[in-house]
Amino acid sequence: MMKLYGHWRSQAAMRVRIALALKGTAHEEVSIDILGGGQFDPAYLALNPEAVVPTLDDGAGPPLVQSLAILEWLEEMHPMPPLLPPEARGRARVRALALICAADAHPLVVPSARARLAAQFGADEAAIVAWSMHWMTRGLQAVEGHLARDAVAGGWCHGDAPTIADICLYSLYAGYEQRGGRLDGMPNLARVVALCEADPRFAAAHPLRQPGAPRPG
Ligand SMILES: N[C@@H](CCC(=O)N[C@@H](CS)C(=O)NCC(=O)O)C(=O)O
Repeated sequence: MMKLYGHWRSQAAMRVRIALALKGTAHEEVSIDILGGGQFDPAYLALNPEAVVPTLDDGAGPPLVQSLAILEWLEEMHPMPPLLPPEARGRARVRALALICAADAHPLVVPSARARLAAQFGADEAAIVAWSMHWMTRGLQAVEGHLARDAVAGGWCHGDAPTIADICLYSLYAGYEQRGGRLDGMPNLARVVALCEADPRFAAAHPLRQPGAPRPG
């Protein structure tokens, strides 16, 4: 069975978790303590020299890394149900929305970036949270702008079925929501997020539903 190395709070691991569920591919998850330095353990570095999660090991070759590369690999290995639209312009649009979330916003809020703010600039926790909220809000507002601009039928980001764009949007939203972010003034995102939350394959991948996550109350 495939092994997904992740962490309950990781947006990037969440993306792979959702894609595996959408593709109906069984896996077991191994938690790497990225908040306590577990990503630097030599045994994990041998799997992922970048010291980040996710890593997906299917036992058939070198472990797979980088969530978007893993999503594209899954799409090629298991084409049904498709996570990309059939036409080239649609695929470009879906990949662009995904990149706004996963390549532009998310890297600015990962643990190593936050730790650097404290170490190099003396930022305290409140400043680091404000920094993270700034970049996540900016990413979400950009996606909202695209969804408002483009007349695409269907309730998801691109049509009437989930794509890689919805996966990346929901993972960025999960980080934003955990720090108290709300979707006021972003009605298109609110619609997509409601669809994600009503879909058990998305909902089960939510950070707060993973082992090790803090329990409410
Ligand atoms: N672009 C990478 C990002 C990977 C990444 O930064 N993962 C974070 C968790 S979401 C991590 O493991 N960070 C460890 C650290 O910052 O030290 C991907 O999409 O897979």
